[in-house]
Amino acid sequence: MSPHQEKTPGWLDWYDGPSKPHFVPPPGSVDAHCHVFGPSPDFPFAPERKYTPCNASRDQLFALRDHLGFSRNVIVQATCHGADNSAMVDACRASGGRARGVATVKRSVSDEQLQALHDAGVRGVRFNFLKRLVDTTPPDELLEIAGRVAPLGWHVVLYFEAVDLPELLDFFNALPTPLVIDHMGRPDVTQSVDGRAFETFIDFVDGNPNIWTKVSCPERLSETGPPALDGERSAYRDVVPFAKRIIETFPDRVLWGTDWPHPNLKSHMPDDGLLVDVIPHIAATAELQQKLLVDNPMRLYWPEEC
Ligand code: 0GY
Repeated sequence: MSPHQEKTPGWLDWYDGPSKPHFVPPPGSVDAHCHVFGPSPDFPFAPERKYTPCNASRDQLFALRDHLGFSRNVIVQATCHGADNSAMVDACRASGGRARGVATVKRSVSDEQLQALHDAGVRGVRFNFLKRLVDTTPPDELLEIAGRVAPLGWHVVLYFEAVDLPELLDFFNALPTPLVIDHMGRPDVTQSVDGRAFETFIDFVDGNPNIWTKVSCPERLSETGPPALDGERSAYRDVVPFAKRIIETFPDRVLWGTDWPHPNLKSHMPDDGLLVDVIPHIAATAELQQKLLVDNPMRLYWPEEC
């Protein structure tokens, strides 16, 4: 990747002017998966990055939070910033306690650096297994990092493809922290929700009470896509049965996030208002919505307020 900070060709910028969702999130709702990109040059992108995004600043994220009717954010370190967590930490610090962070760290991180991340609001590290996003980190290095962050009460966020889950299972089960899985473990939604691949995922979560799932990214997983521009707001319908099954099976261990500013989407950029309107289709009752959007993320990221 060149050191120049020009956007990757064909990069889709985030959707400016999202619609107001029809669904009103319960008070105190948390967007538990979102990112900041730069802004560059204040926060340059990492030399080892696999893509160069558009800028997406903390203030733009906070404006989206308010527009969508949310109260808090969990800001996940994006791979374009490598292990330089400055932009994410800056956003957490500027949030007035309304954002927590998930960092990327290397084995060389010092205890003082980990404590400084904690003081800024970081509560987890992310291990990424998508080859298009990162170079591989050896499992022993990841295990060592997990062992270092466990005493801080942090968790590990896992991002992997569904097809890779069987060979990663033993490693995941050896991790000493709670685990949070990004984007439902990226199921192939053209397959049956009762099929073998998704069953493997459900069994994995069922087998460990310390595993949480983000029912996020319908726009990334969907084959049917967003609705046509005809006023219809029921979007990404093929993903709904997968998210619904997870929420109804593990109602106390699910989180929801926008994934704004939606890195690496190729076909379309979602209207974040439409994404919020998927929520009542996957969490059909007020009780499930309260757990998904408020109680669960507060327990994981702001336990001192619960
Ligand atoms: C996501 C998904 C993606 C990218 C990243 O850190 C990242 O670069 O997470 C992706 O390309 O699937 O969660 O934002």
